[in-house]
Amino acid sequence: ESKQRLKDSPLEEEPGSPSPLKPDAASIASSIKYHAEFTAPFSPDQFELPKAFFATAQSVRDALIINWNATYDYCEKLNVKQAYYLSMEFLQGRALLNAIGNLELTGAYAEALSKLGHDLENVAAQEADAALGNGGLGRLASCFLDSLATLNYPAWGYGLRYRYGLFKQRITKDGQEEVAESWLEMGNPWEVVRNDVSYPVKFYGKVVSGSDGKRRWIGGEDIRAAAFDVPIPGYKTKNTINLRLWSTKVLSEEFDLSAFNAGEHTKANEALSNAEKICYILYPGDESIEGKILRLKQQYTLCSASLQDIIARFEKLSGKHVKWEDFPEKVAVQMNDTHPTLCIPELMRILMDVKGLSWKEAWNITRRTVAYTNHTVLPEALEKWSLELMQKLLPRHVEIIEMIDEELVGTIIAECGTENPGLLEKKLKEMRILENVDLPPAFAELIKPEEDPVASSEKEPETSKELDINLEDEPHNLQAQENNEELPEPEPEPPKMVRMANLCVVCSHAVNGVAEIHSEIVKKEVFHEFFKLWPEKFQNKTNGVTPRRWIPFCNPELSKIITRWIGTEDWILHTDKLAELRKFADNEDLQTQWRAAKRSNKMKVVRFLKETTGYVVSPEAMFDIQVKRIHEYKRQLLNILGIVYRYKKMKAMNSAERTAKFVPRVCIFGGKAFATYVQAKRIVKFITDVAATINHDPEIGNLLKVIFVPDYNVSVAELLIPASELSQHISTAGMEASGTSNMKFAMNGCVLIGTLDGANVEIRQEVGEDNFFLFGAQAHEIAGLRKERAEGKFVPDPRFEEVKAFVKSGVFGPYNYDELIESLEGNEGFGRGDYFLVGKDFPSYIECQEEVDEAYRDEKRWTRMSILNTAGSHKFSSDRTIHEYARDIWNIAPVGVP
Ligand code: B1N
Repeated sequence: ESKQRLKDSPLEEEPGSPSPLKPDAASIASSIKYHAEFTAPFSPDQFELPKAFFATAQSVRDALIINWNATYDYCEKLNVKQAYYLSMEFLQGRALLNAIGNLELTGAYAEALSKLGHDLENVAAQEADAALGNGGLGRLASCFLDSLATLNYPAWGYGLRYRYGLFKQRITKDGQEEVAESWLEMGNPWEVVRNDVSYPVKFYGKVVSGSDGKRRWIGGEDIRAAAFDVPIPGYKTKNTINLRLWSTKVLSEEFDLSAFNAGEHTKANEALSNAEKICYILYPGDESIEGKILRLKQQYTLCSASLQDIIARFEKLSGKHVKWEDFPEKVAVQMNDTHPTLCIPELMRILMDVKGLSWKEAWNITRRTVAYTNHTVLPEALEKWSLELMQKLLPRHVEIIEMIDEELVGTIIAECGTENPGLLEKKLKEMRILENVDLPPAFAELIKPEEDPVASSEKEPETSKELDINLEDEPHNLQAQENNEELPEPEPEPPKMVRMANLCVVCSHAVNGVAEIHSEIVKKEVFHEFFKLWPEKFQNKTNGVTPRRWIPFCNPELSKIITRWIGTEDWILHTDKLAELRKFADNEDLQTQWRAAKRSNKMKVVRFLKETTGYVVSPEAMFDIQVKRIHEYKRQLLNILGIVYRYKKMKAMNSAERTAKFVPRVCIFGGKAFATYVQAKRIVKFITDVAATINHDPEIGNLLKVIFVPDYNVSVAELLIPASELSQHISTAGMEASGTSNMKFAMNGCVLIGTLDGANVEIRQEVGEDNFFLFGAQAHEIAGLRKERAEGKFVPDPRFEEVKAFVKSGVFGPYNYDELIESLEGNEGFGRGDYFLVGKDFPSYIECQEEVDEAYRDEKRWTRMSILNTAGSHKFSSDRTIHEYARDIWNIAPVGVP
C-alpha cells in the first residue's frame, strides 16, 4: 500500500538489537547534541537552558514517535473498536518529565544532561505549561489520556489547539490581573502538524431540499480545520496514543486576492482572520456559560472536524462495503460535559445528508455511539444557546434538533398520557430540548393551557426523594448581581433556547456523573424526569487522577519510601497495593522517613514562595493549602474568615498563651478568578490584604502566615501538593461535582478537611473517618437551610458576627469589603442572603480546625493519618475510572502493541 511507512527507517526497532526504548546516557547525549545542532530553533553559538530543553524534548519525541506510529499501525491492523474522548479542554501541563518517566528514562536523561552541563530539573522547568483548560474538567481529560495509553486501550483524544491558553494571573495591589498566555511563542516540540489531515467546516448559509428530497446545507462561510497531533505515552508500555488538536485556517480559495490587489487589505484579510480567530483563545469561564458566537463556533469546529475524521477512518477501514450499522461497533464518542454536544446533530447530518441514511438509521447509530458525562449541577453552568443564534450559524443542525425535540415530545406524551395535563406540561417544560418554544402543531392540541401546572403537579405520584436539593429555587445569576442590577423582570417573550444537557441526555446511551453523590443528584434532581423515563442510561463514574504524574513524578522522595516498604514499584500501576502501607502506619522507621520526605518537599516550597512572593515562611509550620478556581461555592471565603478569626483570637492573647493554643500554620491559597466574576476577584483581593496585615504583624511571627500563590497551574500544583499537610475541600455540600485535587492531596499523604461533597465522601470512606476532618451541613439539608434563611429564621453564631465586624472595622486596610461581607448577610433586599451558607457552616468549621491543631500537635498521630491517606487513596487512580468507562460505556478492550 502506498500508505505504508518506509520499512527500512533507521528508527525502526530491529529484532535482537538493543531496544531503542532503552538507550543509555551516552546515546541520549548524542541525540540531544544532534537536535541542538539541527532542529532546535535557536542560534548556533549557545547551549543555554531554553535550547537544552528544546533539544532534549526533540530527542524524547523521537522515541515517542516510534511507539506512536507502532500503536497507530497496530490499531489499524486489528481494526478494533476505539474510544474518542471529545473535550474543549485538555490541561496537559508540562510533558517532558512525564514522557521520560513513562519511558523509564529519567535516570538516563538526567545523566546525559549532566554530561552536557545541565540539570534535568532546570531543563524541565523551561517548558511552558500547556494550559488548554480551566481546571478540574480539563485536567481530568489529560489524566484520562494517560490512563488510556497506560492501560493499552485503543483511544484518541480530540480537542482544540488554542493559541492562547488560560490567562496568566498576576497579583498586584489591586488584586488579580490577567495577562495573555502565549504558550506557543517559543514553539511546541511535542506537536506534529499533519499536512494531509484537514477538513472543511461550514457556518451560516441555508438549507435547501434537493430533487431527491434530501435536505442540503449550502452557502455560508467555509473554513478549514487542520490536525496537530500530540503523542501521549503510556507508562511502561509501548502504547502511545494520539491527542489530535484542531487549528483553524482559511480555505485557500477564500482569500480575496482581487481585494488585496486593489489595495483593500482589510477586506482581503477578513476571511483569514475570521477563520484564525476561532482557535485563538480558550474561554476562561469555569462553570459559567458565555453565550458568545465565537464559543459556539469553537464547539462546532471541534465536533465537525473530529466526526469527519472518525468517519473517514471508519470508511477507510471498512474497505469497499461500508456497513453503517456497524459504526457503533467501531466507535465510541464520549462528550466531556455538554461542550461537544453538537456531535449529535453533526453525526446525524453527515449520516443522513452526506451518506444517505434514513432518519431512523442515523438516529440508531448516533444513540449507540455517543455518551455524555455531566460535571456540574450549577444551574448557571448548564449550557443553553439562543435558538436564533444557532439557527443563523447552524441552520441544518437546528432542523435536526427540532426533529429530535419533536420525537421527544411524542415519547413524553406517550409515557405520561394526557389525563393529567398539568403534570404533562410540567414534564414537557422540564424535559424538552427547546425552551420557550411552542409545541409542534401535531401535539399542541393535546394540551389544554388553562390548567395550573403547579397545582396539578402536586398530584404527581412520585414520592420519595432522598436528596431534596432544589437547585432552581434561587437561580444564582452572577452577572446580574455583580453589576448590582436588579434581577431582570420576567420578559414578556422569554428567549427561545436550546438546552444542550437535555439534548445530550436524550441522544446518549449513557449519562454519568463524576462521583457517587453527584451521580445521585444527577438522577434525583438535575435530570429526575429523564431518570424516571430511562433509568438504565444513568451511571456513576467516580473521577480519578493519574498516579504517575501525581505520585512518582511530582513526589519522587515519597515514592522511593513507598516502594521500599511495599517491596515493589508495582503500586504505580496497581495502586491497590498502596493499601499495604496500612500495616506500617505506626512503624517508627517508616514514620521518620515519611516525615523527612514531607519536610524536604516543604523546603522546596519555602524556596519557591520566597522567589514568587518574597515571603519567608518556616518549614516547621503546618502547610495548609487550598488551591482551586476561585468560586463562591468553593468557599475560599470560609477559609480566609476562619484565618481572620484565628488571627483575632491570637491578638487577644499574650505571647505565651498564643504559642500554647495555636499550631503554627502557613495558609496557602492559589487559584484564578474568571475575569468578570467580580465577587471572586474581591475574594482574591481580600485574601491578599489579610495576608499583608497578618504577615507583617510582628506579634504573630511564624505562628500564622497567609500566602496567595500567583498563577496557580499544573506545575505549581506538582510542587505544592507533595508539600501539603492539610488541604481544604470545603464547598457547600451538593455543589462540587467531584473535585480531583482532593484525590491528589490524599495520595501525597495530606490530610483533608472537607464537607460531605463530591469525591470527599468516597475519600473519607476509603481513608477512614478518623483520618478526615469533616464539618458542615449535608447536601440534603441545604435546600431547607436556604429556605429557613430566606424566612429570617437563621440565627448566626456570635463568632461569625464577631469576625464580620472585625473585617468591617478596617483592620485589613482601606479597601472597602462591604459588598463581600454583605453577600453573607440578610436576604432579599439587603445583602445576598449567604447563598453558599458560609455563616451556617462557620462554627463547625472553626471547631473542626481546632481539632486539626490538636491532631497536628501529636506528631505520631498526624504521621499515621498522613500514611493512611496515601494508603487509602488507591481507588482514585484514573486507571480504575478508565477501566469502568471501557467496560460499562465504551465496550472496548485493551490492545497491547507488541
Ligand atoms: O469538573 C471536574 C470536577 O471534579 C469538579 O467538581 C467540577 O467543578 C469540574 C464549563 C466546567 N464542572 N464544570 C466545569 C469547566 C469549564 C466550562 O467552560 C464548566 N468544570 C467542572 C471534573 O469532573
